[in-house]
Amino acid sequence: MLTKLKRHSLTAIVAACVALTALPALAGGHLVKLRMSTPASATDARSVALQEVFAPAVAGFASYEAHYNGSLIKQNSELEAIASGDLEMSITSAQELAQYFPEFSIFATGYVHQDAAHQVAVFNDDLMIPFKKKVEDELGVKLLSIMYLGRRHVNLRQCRDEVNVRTPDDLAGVNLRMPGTDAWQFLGKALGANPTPMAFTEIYTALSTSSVDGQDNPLPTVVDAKFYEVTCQIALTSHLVDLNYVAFSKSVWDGLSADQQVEVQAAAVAAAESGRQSQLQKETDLVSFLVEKGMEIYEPDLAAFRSHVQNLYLTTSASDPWPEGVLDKINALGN
Ligand code: KDO
Repeated sequence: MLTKLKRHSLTAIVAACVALTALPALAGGHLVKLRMSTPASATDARSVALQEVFAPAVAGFASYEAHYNGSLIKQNSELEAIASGDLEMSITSAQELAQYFPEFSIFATGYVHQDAAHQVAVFNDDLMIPFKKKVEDELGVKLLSIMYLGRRHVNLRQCRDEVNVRTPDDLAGVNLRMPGTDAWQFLGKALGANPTPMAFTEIYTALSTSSVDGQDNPLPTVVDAKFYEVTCQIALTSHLVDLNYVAFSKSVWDGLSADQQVEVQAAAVAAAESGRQSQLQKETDLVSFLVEKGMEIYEPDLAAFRSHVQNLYLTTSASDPWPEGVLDKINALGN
């Protein structure tokens, strides 16, 4: 006769087995593991979009496991981790891809993309086909969709009475943190500043200890990372309408069924669009929030910044890797 305790245990075991068999029928009986690593926080609009839109959409056959703040793979090492099978997804950038394929620097060039819609038009245009194919064939990474990171502005710890940013000349000698790749460092120089390479997760401390004078992330990031606590001004340079790509392991992709590939692709596009709308709304709403926090926010001489930045790209070897005609195609897709 089963004792009461044993009966309870048996009931629990049976219930667990029923629950397990209720899991969607999967080839091989397992969920595809999708580890995603990003230097961004869990509350960043792109992180939230992947967690709330992408993850549920693929939950029938894949388990999405997000790792934030560079906690699993440090910033700028994600592509290598995907290529080596240690990661399945990341929120990568043209600047990171340009380390492997220099031609990607065209998408990381100051004052090229005009707005979020322009980014989407470029990413979906046939001009991207050779770029995407090269990343798949040579790195084993599939670029599924384009995410809107936002308009990057110069954000300084000094107030305007100490550093008033009207033209690039006013950034001479300013120690501006930029991400570590060459494309980012070049952009920092094009702004007129002294760029300092540094990981995203180190910025707050570096600003609070005055070991850098500033950084250049979009307003939503200034709020999400609380940079407003350790800075005083934002010169609205809009020097880069910045983007990321949802990067996906090609070998995992190849192991999916055709239906699953369609679902993953659609989920990545839907998540990117959700994050884009959220980020655009934040960019509109957060100026007043930052002013209330005491930030000095103003528009510098944009014509001076635009010409200084574009001039440095076009008069140096920075534009050499750009495939013939691509810049004209990108410009033609703008408004
Ligand atoms: C940064 O390090 O400033 C940057 O904005 C670069 C982007 O490409 C992206 O890596 C971003 O950080 C992270 O997603 C954190 O927001």
